[in-house]
Amino acid sequence: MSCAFSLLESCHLPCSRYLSTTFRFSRGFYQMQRPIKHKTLCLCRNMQTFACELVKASYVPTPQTKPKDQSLAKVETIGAFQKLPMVMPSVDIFQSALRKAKRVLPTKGIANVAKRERNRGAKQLDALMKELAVPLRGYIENFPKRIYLHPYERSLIELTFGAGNYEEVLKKVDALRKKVVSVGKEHASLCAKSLSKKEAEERLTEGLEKLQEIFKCEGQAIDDLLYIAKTLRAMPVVDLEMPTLCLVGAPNVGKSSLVRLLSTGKPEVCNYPFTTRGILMGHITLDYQHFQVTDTPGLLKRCDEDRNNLEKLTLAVLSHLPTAILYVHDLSGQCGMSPSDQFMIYKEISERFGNHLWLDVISKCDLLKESPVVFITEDREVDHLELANYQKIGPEGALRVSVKNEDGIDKLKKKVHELLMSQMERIKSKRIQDNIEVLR
Ligand SMILES: Nc1nc2c(ncn2[C@@H]2O[C@H](COP(=O)(O)OP(=O)(O)OP(=O)(O)O)[C@@H](O)[C@H]2O)c(=O)[nH]1
Ligand SMILES: [Mg+2]
Repeated sequence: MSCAFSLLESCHLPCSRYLSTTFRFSRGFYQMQRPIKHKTLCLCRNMQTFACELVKASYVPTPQTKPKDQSLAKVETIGAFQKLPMVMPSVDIFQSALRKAKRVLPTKGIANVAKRERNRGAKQLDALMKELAVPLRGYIENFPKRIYLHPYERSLIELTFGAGNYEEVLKKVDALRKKVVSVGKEHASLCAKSLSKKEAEERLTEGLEKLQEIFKCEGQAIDDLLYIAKTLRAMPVVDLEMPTLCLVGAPNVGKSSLVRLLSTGKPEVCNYPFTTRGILMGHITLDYQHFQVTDTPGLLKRCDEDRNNLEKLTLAVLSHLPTAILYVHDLSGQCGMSPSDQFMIYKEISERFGNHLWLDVISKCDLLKESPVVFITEDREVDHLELANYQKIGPEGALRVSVKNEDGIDKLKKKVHELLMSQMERIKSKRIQDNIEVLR
């Protein structure tokens, strides 16, 4: 099954599609709360309904046992997003809590009407306070702290919601919980001191209204947390034990077309850059063995500070996941980026991530046969030998393929299989190495 998520980010490209679907991080987290028409995010919304278990038919999460000293917890696995608690909309939390609180009866055997009424009022306010505070405490305890997450998941949080916004939302939820507890206690105590039935009733109404007002004003933090949970839960899960192939290259060079051909993944293919706006997983089964394939957003020729969040996401995958790389080059000119610019990006990436298993592919070779494109801006008298060779034949040993007429595809599949088998060996030897270290 393939599953995509979209980064809500602005790309500075003159494409009308971006104008309708992009969101600027710089304008803050709340910008994301606008209605989002992106279909992958609609999927995220739906997923919350069935992707998570209900704990005893309640949204109140059960506290999970955590290591006492969390600093000792070793972060090695991915999958924390799938364990996030179910978050209930703030309105529903309040309505459900209020219903339960109103069912609370006064202690039996109090004959005096005023005493019975103040007992009922205090108990109902206390119950409402607890019904509101308990789920919030559950969220605070069960949403993982970013430092205990795998670095890849940490990057996803930062790139999706903006630096610090995840923590900020959790902090607001905790502040709301504290306020509910203190206001609830205060009003319960006032109610318990009432001198008459009428006063007790008034104090009860006052307390209920006050708690409702607090929830109305500050409940947005819970709804933001709900949005975070849905978005994170819908992100594709990467199995670190399974060999993975990651397709990398400039925008529009044909990465997604190759993912569709090689795997079960069905990313969108269009003739404009940044069609792929998130990480998309596909699977390959070869000789009864399963492998993962990730499609990534394209990389532009620029320094890291200027990169958009889509490019940063690709770099996060390469930095934190032990994937093999299938680097795609388009020398035909159809992608819109000159071979020399692609060469610069390629050099940078291969220097940075040269420790990954690697395969170079020249895409769209059907176009190369017909009409090699010469870029006007391209320096024809290139004295840089490596670049000159790259412009003509691409990197040494690169495979030439065409998705259109399937030229070179069988050979590519064979090479991909070999690459993934080598990666499997790497994973196994790393596992053995880790076990030896544990035994020492
Ligand atoms: N002629 C020809 N066109 C191709 C081939 N492979 C891909 N294309 C076209 O190239 C364009 C871009 O393909 P994609 O697969 O979306 O490229 P991408 O690298 O995933 O693009 P981004 O996601 O935007 O970075 C589409 O119009 C494809 O139809 C090929 O082998 N031959
Ligand atoms: Mg793509």
